[in-house]
Amino acid sequence: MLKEQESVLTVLQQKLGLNSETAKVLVVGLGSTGLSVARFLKNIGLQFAIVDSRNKPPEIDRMVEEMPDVAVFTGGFDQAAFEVATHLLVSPGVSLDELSIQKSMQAGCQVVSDIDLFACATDKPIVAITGSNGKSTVTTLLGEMAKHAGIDAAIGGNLGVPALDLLQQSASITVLELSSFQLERTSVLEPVAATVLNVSDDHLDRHQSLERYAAEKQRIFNGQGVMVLNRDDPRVMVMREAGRTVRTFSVQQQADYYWDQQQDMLMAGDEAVMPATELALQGLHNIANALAAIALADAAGFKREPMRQALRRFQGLPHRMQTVAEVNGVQWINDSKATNVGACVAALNGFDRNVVLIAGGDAKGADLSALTPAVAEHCKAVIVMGKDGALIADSVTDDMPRYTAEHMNEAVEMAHKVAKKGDVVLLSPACASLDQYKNYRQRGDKFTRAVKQQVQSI
Ligand code: UMA
Ligand code: ADP
Repeated sequence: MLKEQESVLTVLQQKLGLNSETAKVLVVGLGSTGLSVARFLKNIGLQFAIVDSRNKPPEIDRMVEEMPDVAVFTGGFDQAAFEVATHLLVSPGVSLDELSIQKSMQAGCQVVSDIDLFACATDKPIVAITGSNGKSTVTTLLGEMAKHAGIDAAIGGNLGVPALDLLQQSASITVLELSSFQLERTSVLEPVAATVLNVSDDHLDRHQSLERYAAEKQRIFNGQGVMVLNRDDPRVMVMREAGRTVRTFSVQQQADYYWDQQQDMLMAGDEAVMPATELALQGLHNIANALAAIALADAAGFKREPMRQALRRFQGLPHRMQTVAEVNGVQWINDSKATNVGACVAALNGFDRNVVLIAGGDAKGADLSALTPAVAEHCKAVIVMGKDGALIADSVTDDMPRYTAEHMNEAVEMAHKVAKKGDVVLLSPACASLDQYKNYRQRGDKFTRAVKQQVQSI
């Protein structure tokens, strides 16, 4: 997929002012993004150095092994390195509000992202997906649809493989999951089709307000590609731009792609695509995800039958509404990827059984009040844990039984005592995991292990 080196250098110069003779790029962050950027810059022949505030960044060993001659400054943001840079390539985990970055920007240094570099390096179409929830599900679905259609698609971005590492696959189309952090610093991406699936409170510790967070997400619609918009989300619908091709999707009303509830049919205009009951994914939010995926796949020119095959087979990713045990009539569900309030509310609204909810962690500055009605309607008890567990406990109605657990084993033991035949125990934290765990996967794995131990002892 990589264009000829010369033409990539020309585009980098034209679009990002990256002149191969004069540009000095400072890569900020040596995680998976930083390493992928270093590989790309080395390959293309641009001068660069790396800084990371950590003493031992995650990819330092691989960096030293693959590129021993590149300068890497660790254990802080080396001011001298910032002062000589013409461009900053800032990893998504690093805030642009960092003092060194702000100073450099004020001195005229340009901030670019790995996604910008990717956009300059490919001449193949890009489909881009963002939203507070459902990004990974829709991105993976698109990948499955492409597979069934025999199209070689590269899938990655915020999910899985960093964008620049996808170039090695020489695929004919790329499907990118993009976070608000990535979009915030991206200016030259022009996807052939893009979506903002939904916008609800998330990452407000970084973006300060919901308005700013939504504005960062809106940047995915740069260019003239097809805009796929969620008709049920007013924060998304206001992103509609005059003169653009817009396709809407909805589970509540008629739209270009919608769920006909009476017929239980997924519709594309007048065309009945497939009954919703045939979807392997469960829950109303996944009907919305399926419709968004069909709309994007149509915009990318995929055929209908392979789309149906993918939708019938794809059962979802781990840690998203995953049943891990069903014992004595109690269903135990791992939804550890519910790292914000919107995902937890979507999970709760999918149940007509009593739920014992395990929630808490780092709420990232979110307004938790949206949990109150959903918990009141669906839960019989709430078990809270982690940094903002007390805030979750405060957000539920006074009559809701609530317990505090120090760790996952204790939370599962408590849930086991409270849950009765016919109930669901749901880990859907509404919070990030980083206060207690390495990531949401580790949190989900701990839950699954604790549940298996608990049910074995019955
Ligand atoms: N960090 C420092 N000092 C530094 C650089 C980073 O302390 O100098 C910290 C950051 O604050 C952050 C962590 O290191 O806590 C990782 O940051 P990073 O930018 O180095 O992360 P990468 O390893 O490059 O991974 C990033 C995405 N991570 C984040 O946005 C935090 C990955 O998404 C993504 O898969 C990867 O790029 C490839 O594109 C992860 C994620 O959690 C899955 N994303 C968030 C989400 O989905 O909610 C946005
Ligand atoms: P993301 O990549 O945006 O985090 P995922 O597909 O990984 O999205 O799902 C994350 C969480 O959000 C899971 O708990 C999942 O059940 C929930 N979820 C998925 N799609 C939606 C949606 N359309 N609306 C609300 N919640 C959703």
